[in-house]
Amino acid sequence: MLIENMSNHDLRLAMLPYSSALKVVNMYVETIEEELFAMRQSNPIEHVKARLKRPSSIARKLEKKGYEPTVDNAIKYIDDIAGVRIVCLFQDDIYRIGGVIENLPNIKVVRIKDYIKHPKENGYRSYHMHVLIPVRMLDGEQLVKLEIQIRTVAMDFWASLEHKIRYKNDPAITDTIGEELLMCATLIEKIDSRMQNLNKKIMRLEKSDPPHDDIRDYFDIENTGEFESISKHKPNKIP
Ligand code: 0O2
Repeated sequence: MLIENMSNHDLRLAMLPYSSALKVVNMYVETIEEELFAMRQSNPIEHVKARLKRPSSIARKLEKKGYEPTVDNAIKYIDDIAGVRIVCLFQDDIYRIGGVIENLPNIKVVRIKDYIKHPKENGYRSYHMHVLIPVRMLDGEQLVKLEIQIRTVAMDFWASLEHKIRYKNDPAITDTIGEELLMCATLIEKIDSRMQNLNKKIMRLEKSDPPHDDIRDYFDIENTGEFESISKHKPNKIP
């Protein structure tokens, strides 16, 4: 059935497995964040965003790929109907987090697109993982496709700006802006690696002079000796 002819109700039903997959991955990422914070006393993840692709964008992408914009084709040919974007501070963290995700027992990585080692011609840099997540629905378990994008704050900043001109069709504008964006991408790559090196130096200093560490810094625990409900802090960001 053509996506444009579907009722809102049918669209919502078709998207349900994808929104469930997003919830599952969000939960995994929260756990990873907390574990890394507990281990390293710093949270490498700046923020996480999740989104379901709009039906009109799914149809547009199918047509661009040369397929009829139907639900069946969307399920078969579109890998990023559900997407999670993890934005980190440093480039090394991208591969560390990617590695942790790869080893999660419930996620099967089917394809990796490393646009950091191999940036796109326009300068786009990001690490993409196309994965399959088992999701339990009323009629049984389904394997759902999802795309996880991992990138630094700087790469994300660049991509957001570039995204704004992606669908503009005036070459007079897009060509000049495109050239400048490409130059910015090169600068951003340099800044990313300088910040990475600075962070390594700071971490070495911290090792020789460790910061004050107290379990009460992580949890709101009054030391009454009784079990009480605790409201956990969101792990701190590196200042
Ligand atoms: P939108 O509007 O962000 O949703 P494939 O079928 O795997 O060969 P696909 O799906 O394009 O091709 O895979 P890829 O390269 O992993 O891209 C998936 C998403 O990554 C894109 O979705 C963008 O969100 C982002 N992306 C990829 N390339 C660029 C780029 O050059 N600039 C920016 N800003 N984002 C990019 P959509 O559906 O293309 O776009």
